Amino acid sequence: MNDKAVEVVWKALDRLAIELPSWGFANTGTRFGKFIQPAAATSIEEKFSDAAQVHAVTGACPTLGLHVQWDLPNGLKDVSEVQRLVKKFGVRAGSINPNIFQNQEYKYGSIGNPDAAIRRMAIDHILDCLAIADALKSRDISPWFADGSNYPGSQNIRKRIGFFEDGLKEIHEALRPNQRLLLEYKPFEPAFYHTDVADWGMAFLLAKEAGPQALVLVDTGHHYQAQNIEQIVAWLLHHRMIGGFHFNDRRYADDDLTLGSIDPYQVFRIFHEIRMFEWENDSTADIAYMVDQSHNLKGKIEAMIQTVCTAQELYARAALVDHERLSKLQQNCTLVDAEETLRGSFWQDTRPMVKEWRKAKGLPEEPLQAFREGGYLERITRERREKNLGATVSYA
Ligand SMILES: [Mn+2]
Repeated sequence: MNDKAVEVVWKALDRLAIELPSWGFANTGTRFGKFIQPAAATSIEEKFSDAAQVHAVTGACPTLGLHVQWDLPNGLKDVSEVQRLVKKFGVRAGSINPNIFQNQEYKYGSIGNPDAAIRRMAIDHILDCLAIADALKSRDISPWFADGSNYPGSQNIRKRIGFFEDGLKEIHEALRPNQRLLLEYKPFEPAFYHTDVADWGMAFLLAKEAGPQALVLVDTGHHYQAQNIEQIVAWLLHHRMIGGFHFNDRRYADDDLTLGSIDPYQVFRIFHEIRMFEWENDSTADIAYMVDQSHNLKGKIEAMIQTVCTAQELYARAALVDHERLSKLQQNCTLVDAEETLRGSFWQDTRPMVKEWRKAKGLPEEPLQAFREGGYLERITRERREKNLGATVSYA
């Protein structure tokens, strides 16, 4: 590998910050049940503590995404506790995720609900989240709407579009000047007939209608089989409408699998679209890279370390693409050479370069091994076992 390639990769890695999800450290499961892990985090303090472990061995995860209902159950009153944890563990509060899907009131939807009082409740909750984000100096508020219906004819789809437009406009008006509203889409689940924000086009139109600080969030697992995700990313880049990612992988649906575990080439192609855009525009795309995975079977902290390392390795490969050469080959429709230029970078083993970068930053060359040797997992397994064994596991 020549010096220029090393420089490019190191610069890319310097810039790649990846946010961890607080819910990824707690016991979660499928809708059929949970397999309880004795080391899972049982409190917001333990989530911060676990996230700090991942950051310590990767150097790439300075923020922790928070779910308001789970992490700040008393809303603004819990801000001071989060601020204490930020200080204690050296990990900042990241994106603020409203919870507009868990309360019984949301059975027929949140801001798309036909009942005005429930729409009000959902909007007010998101307005509270804006205040929480402001107090925690978090920039991004990223709601995911589970709204939809299960039976044809049971809801007025167009009316619900109007409810969404009105609600999001009101929320947008309350955004602080530095804040961004990131709209996430998902085709199905929990709704199985229609989902109000089902794809990037719907999220895009709603964001446009809401205002300039509203952007689209791409959760890599929220797509149908065979969908071309990098093309969606290219469209969003073209319109300056991409705000962030939720990283995970999928085989069938929203499987929450480890990023790149099923299709690493897909992740590489997404990164490539972003890098190519940045090269053409000589600027950095302002994108929040976040993990959205909660592992039912893998050790939670190990899974996060593995995910971050995978993202770094694939991002480094995308950084190696010779954009100037590729651009010329694309212009001349030199198809095989263009494809080989892209593929050639994908097949580079960037792990030695990433290791060198870590060494230069004073980080462990093998983050997973460093974590295992640190003794942290053994300690929290002892400390938390009792609390976790009492957790609810049943489906019905
Ligand atoms: Mn997500």
